[in-house]
Amino acid sequence: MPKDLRSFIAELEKNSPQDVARVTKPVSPRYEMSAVLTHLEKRKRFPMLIFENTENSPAPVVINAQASRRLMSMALECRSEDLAHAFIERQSKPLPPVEMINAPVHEIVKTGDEIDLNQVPLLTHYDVNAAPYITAGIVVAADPDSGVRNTSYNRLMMAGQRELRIFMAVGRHLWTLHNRLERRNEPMPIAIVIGVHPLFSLGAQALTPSDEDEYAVIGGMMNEPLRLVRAKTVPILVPADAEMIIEGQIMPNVRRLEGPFGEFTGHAVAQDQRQVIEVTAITHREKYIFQDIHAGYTEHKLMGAVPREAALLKAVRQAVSTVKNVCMPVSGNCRFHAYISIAKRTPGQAKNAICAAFAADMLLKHVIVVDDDIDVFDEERVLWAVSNRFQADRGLVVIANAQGSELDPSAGPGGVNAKMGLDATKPLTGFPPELQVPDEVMKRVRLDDLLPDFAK
Ligand SMILES: Cc1cc2nc3c(=O)[nH]c(=O)nc-3n(C[C@H](O)[C@H](O)[C@H](O)COP(=O)(O)O)c2cc1C
Ligand SMILES: [Mn+2]
Repeated sequence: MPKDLRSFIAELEKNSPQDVARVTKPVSPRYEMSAVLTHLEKRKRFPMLIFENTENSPAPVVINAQASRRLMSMALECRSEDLAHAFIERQSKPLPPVEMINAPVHEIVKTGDEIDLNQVPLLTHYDVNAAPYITAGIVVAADPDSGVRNTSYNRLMMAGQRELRIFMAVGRHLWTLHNRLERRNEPMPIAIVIGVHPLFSLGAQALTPSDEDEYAVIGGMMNEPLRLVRAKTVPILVPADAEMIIEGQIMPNVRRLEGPFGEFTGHAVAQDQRQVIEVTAITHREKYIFQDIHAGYTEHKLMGAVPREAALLKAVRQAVSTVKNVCMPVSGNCRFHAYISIAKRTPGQAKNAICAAFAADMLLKHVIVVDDDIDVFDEERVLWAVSNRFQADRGLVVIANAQGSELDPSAGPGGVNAKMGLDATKPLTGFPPELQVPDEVMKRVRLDDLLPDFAK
């Protein structure tokens, strides 16, 4: 069975049922699903949520398919602290896709006047959102000259039965492709993929050179070739096992209002003139599952962390070969903070790691480098290392006026912001050892013997 959203749900129900929660009562995609998720986020509970009964829609809605490192580590078949390492490993082994004639995603095909986005249960997350949005849509575009396919998540605002508006960050591959076509006044055909296995999602976000086919990267991530089928109205091959595909074209030299939209920072981005998609077909499985990613919540942050952590780990490894691990924590939206642990061998290496990190990821603002006895996933330990091992007069690096995220609410115009690196490693010699009870005694005196209730 190919890896798809359904196979992942089935696998989870079988191997880890506590990670799945089904809501059977009717819930509206307009704010109500968000309310359920908000209650859960406040309780720090992140099960994969299946809304079986979507108000006014035949399609169930899945949110949180990759809302924890645990869920993603089940998909990547690794320990949760090894996600970035496993990602690098699979990214290094791309697998070319295969083409098929028939596909589950073509069980229902709607074109022309049959197309109506109102029939799809798009969610409205926040009161400030201008309209319902597609948030789990992976946009596929083929380079018009080389044929190489690009994939990226882009928020898509519903603007009518057959119209979407898209946000493409400046300088990214999709924006660059569109820019090239727009100069020739040509539309850009695209396919929007909705409802996929978490490994598809992770592969689609891999940071790749623009001449690498991202379908092959996704195949590598899934450890099986992606099955493709010809789209109905655009010259693109699309994933056969997705739940839904929306085909269309980004119009050249057309801009209309998009936003406001509540983003990953927990703040809304303002309305602006952005690109427009004319939808030319909607295809889906007969009983399709709609997928959503709740903007600004844990899944949105964490799913973006793993591909970034992988790229960061690779880049820092080139500068400091003894790097042990990296973590982009949820507290920094999994974009703005990175914790990096290294086995320091020479006095200056923490600073080299800081330089490599900022060069690798434009969105990073704050990098903390710690020794390899600190677990980068344990934020309390990282801050403990800062409090004990960091001295601002020699460990602080500040870079003013660098490019950061346009979505950083405290950045200057265009996302220009400051970078801060903290060397929280101890000197190579002469630092007092950390306290410990003798090892031999720790092994001998056991909680399950003396306080069994506390041993679990
Ligand atoms: C849930 C989610 C939503 C995203 N939304 C957008 C978006 O609206 N616009 C955008 O440019 N990037 C967005 N991104 C980031 C891109 O998907 C990511 O940077 C991608 O790797 C860019 O690929 P590209 O350079 O190949 O175009 C989003 C990422 C995630 C995980
Ligand atoms: Mn790309």
